Amino acid sequence: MKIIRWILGQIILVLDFMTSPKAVVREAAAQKAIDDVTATMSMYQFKTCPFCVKVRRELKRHALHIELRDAKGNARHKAQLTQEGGRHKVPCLRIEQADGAVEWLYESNDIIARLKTQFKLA
Ligand SMILES: N[C@@H](CCC(=O)N[C@@H](CS)C(=O)NCC(=O)O)C(=O)O
Repeated sequence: MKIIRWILGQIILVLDFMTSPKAVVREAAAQKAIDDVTATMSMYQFKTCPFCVKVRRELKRHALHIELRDAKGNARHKAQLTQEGGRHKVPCLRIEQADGAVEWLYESNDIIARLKTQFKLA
């Protein structure tokens, strides 16, 4: 079972690489304004999780530079996600608000919808 999961994971990574979307190019000021906001975000993920791949592709397509945190291989990130986020489930977007409050947003579709609304993406 483990080997089948590993093979499927590798297939997902190869297909993702071969069909990787092209990133949008913005004017420097517009990109910086977005980068300033995405610097307050991080995404907890597994490399071969298909739901994480789906979100990563959207990040790339829209040139959203969000730190990716490995919640499988990195014990600290795994513990943070479980203890502070509440569940060991990925993808999960950690959003730090201006007042220091932290939001943990689970569900790939909800993460994509939130980013599209927040950054007014097509
Ligand atoms: N409906 C969720 C599904 C996410 C999901 O099933 N993630 C799996 C990895 S692919 C997970 O976190 N499983 C918990 C675990 O492996 O500990 C979404 O779209 O984000």
